[in-house]
Amino acid sequence: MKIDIVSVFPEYFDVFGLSLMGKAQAKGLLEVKAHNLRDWTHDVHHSVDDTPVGGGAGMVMKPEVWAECLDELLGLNTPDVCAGGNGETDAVTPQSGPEPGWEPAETSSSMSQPATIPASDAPVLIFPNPSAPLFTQSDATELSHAGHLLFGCGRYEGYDARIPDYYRAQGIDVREYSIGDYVLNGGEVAVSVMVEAITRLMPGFMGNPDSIVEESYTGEGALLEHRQYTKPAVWRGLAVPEVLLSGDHGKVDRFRRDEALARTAEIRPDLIEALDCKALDKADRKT
Ligand code: 6GU
Repeated sequence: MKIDIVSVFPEYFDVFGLSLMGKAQAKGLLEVKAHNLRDWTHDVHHSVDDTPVGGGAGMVMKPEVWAECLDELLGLNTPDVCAGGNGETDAVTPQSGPEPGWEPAETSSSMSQPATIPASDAPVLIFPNPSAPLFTQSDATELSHAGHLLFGCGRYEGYDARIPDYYRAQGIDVREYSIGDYVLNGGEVAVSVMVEAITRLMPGFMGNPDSIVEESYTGEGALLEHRQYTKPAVWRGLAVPEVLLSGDHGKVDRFRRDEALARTAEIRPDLIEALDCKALDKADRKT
C-alpha cells in the first residue's frame, strides 16, 4: 500500500518510521510519504489560506494550492480552465469514474515503485474533517484493501468545500471523516489515527493475525473486549478471576463473553442496540 499525506507540518508523521509501521515499511508492505503543502505555492509567503467568503473568524485553506498538489500526487493533468487565481473560472464538467486497474499518469520518469506496492489500484482521497461522518472500524477494514491512499490535512478553520467536490466530479473516490466528537487543531493527529487503524489490518502487517479477530469493534457482533490479565495470579492483594486459571477453555470463553456483554451494556449501550440478534447465543441472552 502506498500512502501519501499532505500537510503544512509533515514532521508530524516522522513517528511512522517507528514500531510496527516502521517494520512494515522496511518489509516493503507499506510506503508512507509526507509532503509539505507549501512546496506547491508560488508566492514569497508560501501562503495556503485566506479569509472565509461570507465572513467569520479564522482562515480557510485555498483551493488553488491544494489542487496543484493533489493533481500531481493523483497523476491528473491540471485543466487549463482552473489555471486562474482570481476565482473566475469555468464550471467543471463531471466525468465518469476511473476504470478498474486505473493507473495514474507518471509525474516523473524516475517514478518506479517496489513490486509489493500495488500501483494499479485507483487512489482514495481522504480529508479529515470534524464535521464529517465518524471513521469506524468498518471503514478501516475497507480501506486496508486499497492500493493507494492520499490524505489531505486541513488546518485553521478547514479547507474550501470545493476541493473534495472537484475531485469527486473527476471520478476520484473522495472520503471525509471525523475521528470523534471533539475538536483538534488540524487534521494531522486524525490522519495518524486513521493510518494506524487501516495499516494494522493489512495482510502480513501483524505478527499474530489472531489478535485482530478477537478485538473490540470487529465483526457483526461488535462488543468491547473483555479485560486482560497476566501473571502473577495475585498482585498487591488483587487476584486474577479464578476461572481464568482453571484451564477449562469452555468456561474461560463463557466468562470472557459475559464480561464483554456486561461491559458493553454499561459503557456503550449504543453498541448493544446496534447488535445483530443473530450474533447472540442462548447464554448471551441471559447475560
Ligand atoms: Cl478529522 N479534524 C479536526 N480538526 N478535529 C477533529 C477531527 C478531525 N475529528 C475529530 N476532531
